[in-house]
Amino acid sequence: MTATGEYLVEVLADAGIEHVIGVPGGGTRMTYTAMHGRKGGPQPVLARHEHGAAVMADAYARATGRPAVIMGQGAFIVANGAFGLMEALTSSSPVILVGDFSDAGLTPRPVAQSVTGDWGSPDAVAMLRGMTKYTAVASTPTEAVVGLQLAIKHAVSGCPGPTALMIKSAALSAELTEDPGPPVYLAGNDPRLSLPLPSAGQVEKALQVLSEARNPVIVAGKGVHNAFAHAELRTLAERWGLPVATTYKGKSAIPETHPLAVGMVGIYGHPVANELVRQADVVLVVGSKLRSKDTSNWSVVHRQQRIIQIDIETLNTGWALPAEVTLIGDARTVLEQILAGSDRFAASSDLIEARKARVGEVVSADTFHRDPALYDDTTPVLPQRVARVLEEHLHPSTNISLDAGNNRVWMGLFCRAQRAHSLFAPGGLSGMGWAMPAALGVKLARPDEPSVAVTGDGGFMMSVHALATAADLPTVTVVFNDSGLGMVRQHQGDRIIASSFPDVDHAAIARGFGLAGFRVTHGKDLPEAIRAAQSLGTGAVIDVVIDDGPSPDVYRTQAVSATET
Ligand SMILES: Cc1ncc(C[n+]2csc(CCOP(=O)(O)OP(=O)(O)O)c2C)c(N)n1
Repeated sequence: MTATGEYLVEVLADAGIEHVIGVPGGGTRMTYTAMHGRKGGPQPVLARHEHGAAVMADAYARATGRPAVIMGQGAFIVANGAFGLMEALTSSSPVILVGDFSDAGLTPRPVAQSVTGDWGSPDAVAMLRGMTKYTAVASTPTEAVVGLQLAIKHAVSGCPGPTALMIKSAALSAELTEDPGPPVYLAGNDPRLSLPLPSAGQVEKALQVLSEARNPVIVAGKGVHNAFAHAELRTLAERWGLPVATTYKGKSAIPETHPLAVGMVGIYGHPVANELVRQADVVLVVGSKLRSKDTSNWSVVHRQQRIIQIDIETLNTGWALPAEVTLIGDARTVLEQILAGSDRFAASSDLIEARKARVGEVVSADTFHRDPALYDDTTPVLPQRVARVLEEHLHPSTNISLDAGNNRVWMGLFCRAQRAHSLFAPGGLSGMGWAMPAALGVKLARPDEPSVAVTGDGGFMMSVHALATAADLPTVTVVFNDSGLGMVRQHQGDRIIASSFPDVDHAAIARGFGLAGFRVTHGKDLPEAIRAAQSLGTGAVIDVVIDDGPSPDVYRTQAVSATET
């Protein structure tokens, strides 16, 4: 006989899950206890808020391709984790929630913390079904074991996404007395079982269309990150001489220093990228839904173009624009298939060299990245200058997590990713308070590389709890401090309301957490603060008092809607 909690930990260990992030409570206590003193298998990570746990797990999955579990008392992991789950759902990131109903002994007349949906209690399952790919309910130990296996499999299979398992108290406190039946996957095997792949005929069609193109381009989305297809993307671009633009979430699909990298498309995209993509006759879309934001209302990628779309999810293809060729499959493998056929189809080396030369000319003629404001040291500090100084002075191996608001627009525009897969952006929902816990999740995934969060002061305050975890997972947070909800305030024109607040010294807050704190009021001091913060190896906050005058809206290509930012 095995206690259910212990069996659940075995299931996680068999699936190779390394971390259980959360806040213990309710019936999940027993599952936490089962990890105590355990050699190998999942290790608990104490988040200080379930909000942070869910974001950490999302970011960990983005950085590794593997899921983490978030676990805690049902009412709270569901309510507070919702923020992270919704971003994970809209960004196709695998996160597995395990929670309990806290319904011990009183099903039809629930106690305060039960979330069974019976009269008098909130309905956690209804909430979860609205923000996961799959939610299972377990009333018995066997259902808990099988439900967890399914939650793991479904989170990582096909188009990844969040899943959940809610367990009745009676099941959590019982012993597993029966054989739970055949497992969903074999221990030690990849729970994804297999990945979809397009037929050889579809790949041939794509190659045919590419070979007929006069000025083809690639638009790379987050699917490149999900599939870890960075090397294949770059090789294909070089093989055919294709400029590579990325979406916001796809930023760093290719290092933005690469000669064929032309920047980001979309409403807050780079003019060169938007123009090159707009003019293209064939667009190879790799792992992007082509949302309105990313295409400036389908004016950058548009109906007059021939579109080849690679996506793991059939529902995503043709969702925004009709594709001439759809290749349903894992982006890395599909790109490999295209590469394998490229010798028979690719243009002459002269044409490829000419394409590369044209991209080089267009990019070097562009003055966007030579804007004097990027190099102007002032007090208060220009926000675009902050982004550029971060590009130039962060350690080259740094991973950067972004937040919401103006700060993320400045970063998207002016802090070019130096390495592939080094930029993590919450572009699904774009919620404030994502960057700081995300940087913790990235640090968990890549302990040997520096992890930096960039946030506004509004976003900082929503995730200040992350600083408590930064003592164990040292990260640096850079705050664009404009004493207000900058993006909102700028959109209010001369009727500013409910968007300004008193100045806060975020560096002093950091020191209260035992971290290092630097307050920067003049641009010239920022490089040294960055160097000092990164060399410490402990967590740190750099509070940069910025000029709230400049608005990134001057770079906005086309309005999508005033509320969609
Ligand atoms: C959790 C959350 N609440 C509200 C919003 C709507 N919103 C978008 S930007 C913004 C202001 C962000 O302020 P701050 O974090 O200080 O960043 P700044 O724009 O000043 O760089 C708000 C309230 C949001 N994106 N996320």
